Amino acid sequence: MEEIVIKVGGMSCQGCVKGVGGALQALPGVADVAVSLDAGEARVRFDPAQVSIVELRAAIEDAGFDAA
Ligand code: 9UX
Repeated sequence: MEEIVIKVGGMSCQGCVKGVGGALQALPGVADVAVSLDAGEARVRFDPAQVSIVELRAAIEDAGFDAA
């Protein structure tokens, strides 16, 4: 299991936090997600054998936010 912190742009309320968290949790191989509105970031614990960082970022972008 690996953990990364992805900067997330465009979150302005707790609904956005839920949207980003739900999009990440839906991916196979994602074990745990913590999204911070204040920090503007998502901390993700994931299995790199099942999901890539590129896919994590894509899920955030597809949910309508910016991922860096
Ligand atoms: Mo809140 Mo976010 O009213 O996409 S859900 S701004």
